[in-house]
Amino acid sequence: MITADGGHITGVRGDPDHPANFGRLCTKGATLNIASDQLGAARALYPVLRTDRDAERTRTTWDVALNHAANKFADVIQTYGADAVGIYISGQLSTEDYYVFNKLAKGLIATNNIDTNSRLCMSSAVSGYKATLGADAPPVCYEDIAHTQCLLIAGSNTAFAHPIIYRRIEDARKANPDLKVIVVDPRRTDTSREADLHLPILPGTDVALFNAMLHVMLWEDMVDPAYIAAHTNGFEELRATVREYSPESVAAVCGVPAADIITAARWFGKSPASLSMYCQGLNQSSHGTDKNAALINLHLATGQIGREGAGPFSLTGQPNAMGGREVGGMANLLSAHRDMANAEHRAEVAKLWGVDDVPATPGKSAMEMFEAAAAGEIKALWIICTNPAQSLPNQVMVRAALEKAEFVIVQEVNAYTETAAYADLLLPAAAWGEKECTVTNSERRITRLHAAISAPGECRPDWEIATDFAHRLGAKLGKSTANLFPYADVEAVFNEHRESTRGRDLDITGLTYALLDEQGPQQWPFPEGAIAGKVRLYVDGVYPTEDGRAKFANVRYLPTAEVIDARYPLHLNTGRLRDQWHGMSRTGMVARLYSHVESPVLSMHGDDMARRSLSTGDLVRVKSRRGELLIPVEMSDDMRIGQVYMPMHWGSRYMSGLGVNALTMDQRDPISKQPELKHAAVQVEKMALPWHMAVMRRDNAVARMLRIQPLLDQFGYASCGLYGRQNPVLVLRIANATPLPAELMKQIDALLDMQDETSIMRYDDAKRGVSKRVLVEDGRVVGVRLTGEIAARDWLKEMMAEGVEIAPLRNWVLAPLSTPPTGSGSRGRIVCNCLNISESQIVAAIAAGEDLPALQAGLKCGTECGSCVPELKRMVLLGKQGAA
Ligand SMILES: Nc1nc2c(c(=O)[nH]1)N[C@H]1C(S)=C(S)[C@@H](COP(=O)(O)OP(=O)(O)OC[C@H]3O[C@@H](n4cnc5c(=O)[nH]c(N)nc54)[C@H](O)[C@@H]3O)O[C@H]1N2
Ligand SMILES: Nc1nc2c(c(=O)[nH]1)N[C@H]1C(S)=C(S)[C@@H](COP(=O)(O)OP(=O)(O)OC[C@H]3O[C@@H](n4cnc5c(=O)[nH]c(N)nc54)[C@H](O)[C@@H]3O)O[C@H]1N2
Ligand SMILES: [Mo]
Repeated sequence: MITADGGHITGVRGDPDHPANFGRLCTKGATLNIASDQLGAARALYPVLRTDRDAERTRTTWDVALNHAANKFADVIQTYGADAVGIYISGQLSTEDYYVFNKLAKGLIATNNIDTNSRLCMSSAVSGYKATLGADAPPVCYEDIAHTQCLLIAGSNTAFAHPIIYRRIEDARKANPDLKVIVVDPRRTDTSREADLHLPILPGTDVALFNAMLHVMLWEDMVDPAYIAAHTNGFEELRATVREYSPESVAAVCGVPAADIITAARWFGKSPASLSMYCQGLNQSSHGTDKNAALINLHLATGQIGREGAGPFSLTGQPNAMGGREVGGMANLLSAHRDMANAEHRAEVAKLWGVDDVPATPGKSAMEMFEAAAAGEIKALWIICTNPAQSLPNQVMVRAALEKAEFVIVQEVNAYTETAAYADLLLPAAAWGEKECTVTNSERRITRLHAAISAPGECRPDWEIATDFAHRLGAKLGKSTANLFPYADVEAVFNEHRESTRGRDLDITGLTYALLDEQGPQQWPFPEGAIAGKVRLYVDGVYPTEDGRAKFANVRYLPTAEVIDARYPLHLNTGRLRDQWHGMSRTGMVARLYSHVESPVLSMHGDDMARRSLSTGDLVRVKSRRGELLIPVEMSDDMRIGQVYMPMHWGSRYMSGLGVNALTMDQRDPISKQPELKHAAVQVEKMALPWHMAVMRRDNAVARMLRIQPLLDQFGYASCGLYGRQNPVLVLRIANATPLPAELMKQIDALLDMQDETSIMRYDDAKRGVSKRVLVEDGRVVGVRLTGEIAARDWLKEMMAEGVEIAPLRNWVLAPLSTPPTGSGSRGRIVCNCLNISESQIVAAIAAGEDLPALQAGLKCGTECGSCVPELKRMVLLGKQGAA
């Protein structure tokens, strides 16, 4: 729920009546208003265009922009055919936006080359559900968390990435101390630490584990023969396969004790209600479909599905990953869960749309689309609401594709993403809070969202841009579009989508905008005449397959696409942090969201570090067969030996190099085409860059950061970010092999307005290469540049953020001191972001004997969004161990 004032979103609250979150928000949700406000400087406001690659982009009108785009697209289509066009959309679009883009591609342009970032996210979940249950529909609901007796979390750091769900898991455990939680994740995470059993399997070995669990269930008679006989096919083949998967033999493959595999099987198999939750650790794999199916096999074999508290629950990542699947916005899908390969389905869609036919050849999936652009086959690319120059694997190839394509449209909220730099035409889109639409969540629940403020500048909703473009393109191609895109408003789009679902598994013909407003969010299916949606699917054991039976998938374990060897001896894993969102196009503008993890870092086991003579903070070069990256390393006992982990968030706007996806690989699952983002073979070696520089600047930090970012690649290593809360400080960290050229330092001083000699305190020691500048305004430090020696960086940063008077410290700010002379030191990492409580405050309170309730009562940490509660518990435990 949004409060707004004079065109600004001033506050965000959860809706206490929303059936999925009951008003709870995570740190990122609760700061959405700050993100919207801070985005100001980065916000795309007007269409900007360059008609020549080497020219600057300049502001233009919508009319000129869309006519130009329609001309370009018509040219490409007429010269090279419709398949020379590619449209790349996003699970963060609304269902209505998605619907119109899908129709534009398949109904007007007549290409299936439309795909979405869900290909990186949910596509193995889709194919896993279809391979076993027959349709892409999560059969469970959030309520089931409260009813389950055994929760198996596989490949998800739920505590970080799905914090609202995690709060429900915490509630369930409180209410039912017998609830068993099993976590399958190669890393130790906040989620795994709280589990009753953690299986830190070796990367990519999930299928072996699930098959071994089934082996135990068969051996110990935990399967449900009656359910198998009545509702499934294919069990005999699978039974024969899993015979080879004894826990003893699998223990070596997975790197976990056989006894733990047996325990997991018993808990899951014997519990009255077993629920599984899974996400990218299963999906982002070259065998993602198999991993999903192997887990669903366990549910089918034990009849743990279609009942309260039981079933396979694929967690969705993006706000509307489900909605996109519903409208069929992918290269191999059609509207309302129809399949492109099915001629009857194609005919149905063509009839609904009033066109002769829809194209039958499957389109190119995300990676294939970029590969085709790199090969010169796709000439025009339209990228909407996603940032492929950050988030797709094998960035070297992706960047080559963006350069090679003749015409690139980027439709964005943020004009400064990695991808926006490649746009010939940048179209400004209305954002969250500025548009009317619907979205669907993981439990099939459709919510209607309202605009709280009007969009700034000339931003327009995505569906409207697509509609406007469609009419112009139709005119150029000589096709009538009046009936194809007749939408006067967004509700008309919803109504058309609704009609397309009639008689399908996701039938929502009973829903209207008015009903969603009056009665709140609803689950599908909700056919005409229904008074409520379906809480749970397959309660009767009837599945949406030809014979009504679910199918066991006969899956075998296969290794990761890339195996380690002597040159690339380490496994690289990537994923999320608690407080950042993807490529940081929003969260990167909110200073406080850096306070949990400040800068990019590679986590590594102490033994692997010792072998390479590394200490925490050292710079390393991480190299894969596709690219390399410099990054500081950090010792972490969360990692197993031989594995390293890097957050997915830092791209080339926030660090030098191409970001984490310079390293990752585009090898993909053969069915879902989802790339293996969770694994690459890498080498890590020390990279000493002796010249250090720290630059910090207060006031308009975001605008200044945007100006500095294009320079990051000029240094051996660089990263940038923000610090503080009310008046954020821009923080720039730089290391270089040689002394930094004076020109470059001058350029930075100029970009940061640090040239006014009258307000600058300076220290220069040319012989030692030390040069320092401290800019003081109104008795406070507002700018710092330390070169050659940067010991005072942290306390100066804090001083700037808090606006402390310089007077008592004036003699010390240029000194090589790592703590201020007043001795207070730095506050350090912030654990509770909502209430700004630091690690040092919490450690002190714990040392004084406080437990979690006392911390919550005293410091109040962990009482707002709750994301830090798992960490607080861990700190209390460590405190107790330390005291004992
Ligand atoms: N804070 C935050 N929350 C988010 C997002 C965000 O950007 N930031 N993004 C949202 C989106 S779009 C998504 S898709 C979700 C993702 O949500 P999650 O999938 O829960 O998060 P990830 O961190 O990507 O990965 C989950 C875990 O998979 C583990 N893993 C790696 N390899 C394997 C393996 O072979 N097997 C198993 N079993 N596990 C493995 C990793 O160690 C990691 O801990 O998060 C959503 N929520
Ligand atoms: N190494 C590695 N890479 C990964 C992953 C991983 O775990 N590891 N995870 C993958 C996954 S699961 C995902 S989902 C992807 C996410 O990757 P992306 O899709 O690239 O993620 P975002 O940064 O959220 O990009 C969304 C963009 O849309 C813009 N935007 C926001 N709202 C609107 C709107 O209403 N209209 C328009 N037109 N634009 C808008 C935002 O400014 C932002 O730049 O990353 C994938 N990449
Ligand atoms: Mo995702």
